[in-house]
Amino acid sequence: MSLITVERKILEKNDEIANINREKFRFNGMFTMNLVSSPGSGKTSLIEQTINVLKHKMKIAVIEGDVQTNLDAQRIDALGVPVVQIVTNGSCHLDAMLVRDAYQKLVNIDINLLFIENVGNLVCPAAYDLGEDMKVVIISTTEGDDKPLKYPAIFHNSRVLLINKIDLLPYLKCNIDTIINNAHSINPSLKIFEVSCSTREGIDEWCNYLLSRF
Ligand SMILES: Nc1nc2c(ncn2[C@@H]2O[C@H](COP(=O)(O)OP(=O)(O)OP(=O)(O)O)[C@@H](O)[C@H]2O)c(=O)[nH]1
Ligand SMILES: [Mg+2]
Repeated sequence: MSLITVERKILEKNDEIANINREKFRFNGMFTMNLVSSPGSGKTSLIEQTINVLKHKMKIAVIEGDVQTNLDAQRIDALGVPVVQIVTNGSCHLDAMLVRDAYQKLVNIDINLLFIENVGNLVCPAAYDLGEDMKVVIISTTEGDDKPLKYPAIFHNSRVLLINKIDLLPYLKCNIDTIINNAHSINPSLKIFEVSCSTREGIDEWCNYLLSRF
């Protein structure tokens, strides 16, 4: 019983700070996305591909979240884009306080589009508002078409689903229509893109969708 109370208090405090983050991000003219997926589904690859297409059209910045290392931040830095790495030291998700503190390092930079790459995990990030305008969930074809049914919260709470690694479909027992039907059974308004960060298939459609948000 007391555990439930503690958890509720943590989430209430998180939501309070998330709302302050969101006001600050919007006041500063930013559109903010919280990218969530299992480890290795292609969050950083998607950010890299998006930067390659959009970097001359808008000012992009990235907050990276990982349990350990700044490897993902190094990949973004190599593209000349401002990036801050959060190392959670074991925690399986980002929270609004961590994002608030990370954003302090970007506050003097002109940004239109802020990506927040969450820690690789389909469960815990679903419960934590970071102050984003939308959550984007990624699954890759190697994970199996049942994942929306097994991890419904993040599919319910996201506005967009990217199905990544479609280049691997010929080698897998994965049915894209099943992923889409399962995802829409959880969240009928989920906008879905099929992409490959390796071949770039579908990346322009995704980037055009992002451009249409401005
Ligand atoms: N075949 C194929 N491989 C991909 C694709 N996208 C990403 N990868 C590979 O998948 C691996 C993981 O990609 P990342 O972008 O690092 O994934 P991530 O979700 O950021 O991983 P974490 O941050 O560790 O959770 C890398 O070896 C990528 O090259 C794709 O569309 N097709
Ligand atoms: Mg990554």
